[in-house]
Amino acid sequence: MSVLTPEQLAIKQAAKDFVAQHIIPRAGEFDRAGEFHPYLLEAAKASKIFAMAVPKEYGGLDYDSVTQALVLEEWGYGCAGMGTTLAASILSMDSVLVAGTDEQKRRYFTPMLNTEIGAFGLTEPGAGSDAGAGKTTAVRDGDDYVINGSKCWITNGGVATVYVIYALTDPARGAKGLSAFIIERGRPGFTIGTVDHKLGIRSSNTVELLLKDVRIPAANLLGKEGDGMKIAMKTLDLARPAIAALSVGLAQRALDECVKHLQKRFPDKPQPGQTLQFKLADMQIQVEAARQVLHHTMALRQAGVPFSKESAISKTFCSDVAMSVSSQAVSLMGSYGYTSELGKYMRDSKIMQIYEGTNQIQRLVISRAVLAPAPVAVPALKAGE
Ligand code: COS
Repeated sequence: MSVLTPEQLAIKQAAKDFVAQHIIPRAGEFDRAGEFHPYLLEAAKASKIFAMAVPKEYGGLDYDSVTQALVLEEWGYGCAGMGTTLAASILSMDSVLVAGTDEQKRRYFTPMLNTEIGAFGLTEPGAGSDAGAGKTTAVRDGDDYVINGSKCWITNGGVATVYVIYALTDPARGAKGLSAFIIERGRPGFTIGTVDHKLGIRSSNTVELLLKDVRIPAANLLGKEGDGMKIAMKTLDLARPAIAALSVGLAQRALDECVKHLQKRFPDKPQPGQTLQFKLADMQIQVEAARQVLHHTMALRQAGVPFSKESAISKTFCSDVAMSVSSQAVSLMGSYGYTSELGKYMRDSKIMQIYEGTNQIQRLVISRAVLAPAPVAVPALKAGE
């Protein structure tokens, strides 16, 4: 029984089919190689994979938020590394959705509709959790800005064609002097630095970006000078549930593979003992609860009501569930879980608790909302209601 609409179920099924055909069969190979492979984007061309997050007026499909979560969950189910590649591209688009002009949106979303990918550059060596503490600068020079600095741990950084990069236009004002810019790949002075080798999500590309006197047109500024921190925070509100969705998919996959393994290993024992039954039931309860928290957040986002707290809750809860369920799955499979490809789910889960704001930062956001809740606007009843 499902409360999803027939259209949502059809989209979910199409995403499942794509993942079964293109992602699951290659996930182990790309994970072992430990690097991004362009196969994913080639495969995604026909399905215009990013169109779901692009508004209709720019040629996209503009799926509602719950539907986007359904698709993201399937990507996470297939491979959290490849899912990360896709979700990080949508993360970069979110900044343009939040603050872009009509012309900027058209310019940024067109490559996405051709299955090129984007990257979001906020983090710096000294500015991770403290997002406003960056050192990268953007100095106005006539009709241009000149950008200098570096960014680290940037997903898709080495393979994107368009980037949203955050830089200080007024360093003296700290976070209030932060601004957001679109930067196209290939601008002189914009180079790729160290490539990171990771514990999990190994088929995604994570790099350092180096910017030395990179000149971009002033028209590439998103919003106004000094709007950067607010744009980044609104972007992350939109994007954190995507990590929640990847996490739900990842957790469900770990559980499903664990069940398959147990059934194969003990073929003459179709019903495991009650201890194991209860364990599997608890794992499914966790996954299902995480899915519902995510869908609730997406329903709020779709309704256009404030959802920062719920965005942080869903990211935290779902990623903690992915870590817990995948780790329990490895334990239940014993040495087989530890030595086979199935250990990948546990390795992939760890980053879900770290990127797009660590779960400690999410708890800070949540506790701030708990300590100073926003007033709830209750619509007045009309006569007769
Ligand atoms: N929507 C819109 N604006 C927001 C906002 C939101 N959800 N959250 C904060 N802001 C605004 C604030 O209103 C404030 O603006 P004013 O100074 O004009 O009031 C500004 O942004 C700074 O907010 P705040 O004062 O809360 O910033 P802090 O430095 O205290 O902390 C945290 C902000 C820690 C929450 C932020 O730095 C953060 O999210 N860090 C994690 C960064 C992250 O997720 N990095 C991952 C990168 S992608 S892998």
